[in-house]
Amino acid sequence: LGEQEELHQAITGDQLFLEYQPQVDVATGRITGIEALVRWNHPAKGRVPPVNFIPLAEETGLIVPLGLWVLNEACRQARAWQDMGLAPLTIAVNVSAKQFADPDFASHVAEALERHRLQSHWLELEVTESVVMQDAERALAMMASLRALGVRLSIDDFGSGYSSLAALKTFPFDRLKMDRSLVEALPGDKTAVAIASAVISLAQTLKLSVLAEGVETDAQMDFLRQAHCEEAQGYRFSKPVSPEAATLLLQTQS
Ligand code: G
Ligand code: G
Ligand code: MN
Ligand code: NA
Repeated sequence: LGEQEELHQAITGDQLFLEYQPQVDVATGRITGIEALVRWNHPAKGRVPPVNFIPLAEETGLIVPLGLWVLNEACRQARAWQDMGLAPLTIAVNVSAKQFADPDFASHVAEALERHRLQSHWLELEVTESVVMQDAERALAMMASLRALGVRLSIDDFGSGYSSLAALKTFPFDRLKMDRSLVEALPGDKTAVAIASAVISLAQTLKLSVLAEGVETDAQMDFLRQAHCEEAQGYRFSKPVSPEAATLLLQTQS
């Protein structure tokens, strides 16, 4: 089978699954959200990392059915956690450019929320700047439809090579996810401290909530707390884990 055919089988068959990485409140340490990350369990090759199939999915358009599967599975899991009596939390799903450009995307989101009886404010969609900048007018219209539904929108990987300030000026995001490249050198590196501090203040001024990605150390957490960064995500708390392990993390803090 060609790679594309294999990926198609993965989506229609039952080879994809999600892992989850918690997002925590910097001040209290409580889990406030969780990001869903897709994985492929290939029948012969075993685990294929997303960097090895997301680009192919994007090139071939298979990202549309793949993304729809992710969206529904994440909403199903969020509903299952609520039914278990766990404190409700935001579920974050990554969305790529071709999905965002699909005129049916907002109705797919509405259908997933309805099917799983999930209130829209518990769903957050993460997009990178490149997703909205490709066709700004169309992206603005899509964001308006999604906001009308009540879902949250975050700008992902902010401060990475692919993002600048322009997207913040034009697009109505709710939240900024500061890229882990800006977090890595904290708090020892003076330039990193200056940039991270500026990004956090910028988010506050624009009334966006701000989350630091790739947080690995206590020293980074101390810095983020002092800088009034609201949330954090990274190996310091948990790597992305199976649904079962995520359930345990959530039960432990309930
Ligand atoms: O955990 P990690 O190696 O899984 O993620 C690698 C990359 O794959 C990240 O950039 C992440 O945004 C992307 N990714 C993970 N899951 C999804 C998904 O469901 N949809 C899209 N479009 N990208 C995803
Ligand atoms: O691009 P996006 O931010 O959606 O994808 C998250 C990626 O970052 C995943 O590959 C995930 O496994 C990885 N990741 C999450 N937390 C950490 C961390 O603390 N350190 C490092 N190095 N990578 C992380
Ligand atoms: Mn993300
Ligand atoms: Na990111």
